[in-house]
Amino acid sequence: MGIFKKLFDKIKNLKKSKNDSKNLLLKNVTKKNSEENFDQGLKKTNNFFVNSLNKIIYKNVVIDDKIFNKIEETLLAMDVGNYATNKIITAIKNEVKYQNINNPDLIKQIIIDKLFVYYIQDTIVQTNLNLKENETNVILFFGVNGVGKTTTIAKVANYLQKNNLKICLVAGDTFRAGAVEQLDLWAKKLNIKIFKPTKINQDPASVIYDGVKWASENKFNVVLCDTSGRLQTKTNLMNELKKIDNVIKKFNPDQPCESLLVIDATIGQSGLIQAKCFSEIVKVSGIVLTKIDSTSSGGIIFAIKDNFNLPLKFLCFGEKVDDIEMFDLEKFIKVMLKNFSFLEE
Ligand SMILES: Nc1nc2c(ncn2[C@@H]2O[C@H](COP(=O)(O)OP(=O)(O)O)[C@@H](O)[C@H]2O)c(=O)[nH]1
Ligand SMILES: [Mg+2]
Repeated sequence: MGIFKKLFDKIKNLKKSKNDSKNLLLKNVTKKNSEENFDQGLKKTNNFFVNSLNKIIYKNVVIDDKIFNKIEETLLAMDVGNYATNKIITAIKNEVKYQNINNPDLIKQIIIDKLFVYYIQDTIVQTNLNLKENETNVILFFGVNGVGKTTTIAKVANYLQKNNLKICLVAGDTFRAGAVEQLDLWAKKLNIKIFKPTKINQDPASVIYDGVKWASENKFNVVLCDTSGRLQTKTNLMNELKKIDNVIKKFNPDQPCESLLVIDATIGQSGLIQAKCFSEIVKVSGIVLTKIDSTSSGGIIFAIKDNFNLPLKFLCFGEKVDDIEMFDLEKFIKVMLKNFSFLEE
């Protein structure tokens, strides 16, 4: 059996075992074909990965430390992160020794296998949203300024609406000028109901509380709450987020069903610091990685997994409403393998 067939089988088994039947299962509904979205969105990461590995393999005819160092450099440049890179390199070295491989081309297959086996090891790859039937599910989005929270909310709202769920938005960013209008524009464009603050500079926690109450009274399935961008170093803003989380819990202790930290993929490893700081304030249930189209640092998914074992729920690939996909490891791998040539395949 080919090494890739084995890899995909491992992922499939994991998916089966983690399926939670109580949750609403979402269908892929983006206009573009999902593979195409992954393809376009991860083009830069794929190009970098393939070109770097091909260059290494082409230049090195024997397997030596130089090859391993170059592979390490490639993984680090893709933002896989120190810890994960070290472990993956050790696993590659061991496998090469175990299989007694002396053809550098075969190393490519081992790199890919070890990379993705590392990702799925004893951990959560389940990315479906934790939505319950017959309940007003609250999804809270937060993160630093400009990472793409508001745009992501529009994308997710559209996604859920197309899954035949009754959706509304709450404009909880009462701080930035124009933030409510930005969300309102999306709501109009997508024909989605929105709850807005009644006063200028209204306390965001009170807007969100009123919004969630309104959504529940009007039997919405899902309410998506926008919040202001906040630097993880600003204590008052982080306390405000805690307060928002608390008022939602006051309304229903089981909510928010998802607390999603939005991270901009282009900022590399500082996204990890953000994940750490936000996790200390609220229970982060998953990550949305945006702007992956603008970077070759797609390896950040490994670093996130490594440090926090938080599920990556959505990948965002651009500014349009359909530029979003639920994270799917199999599709991610397929794109990463594009343009590789393998001896065995
Ligand atoms: N290329 C790219 N741009 C994005 C993506 N998501 C958001 N943006 C852009 O990033 C900028 C900030 O987005 P916004 O949603 O206002 O961020 P917020 O401050 O976190 O709410 C806008 O110009 C968006 O169009 C993405 O996935 N890819
Ligand atoms: Mg915003």
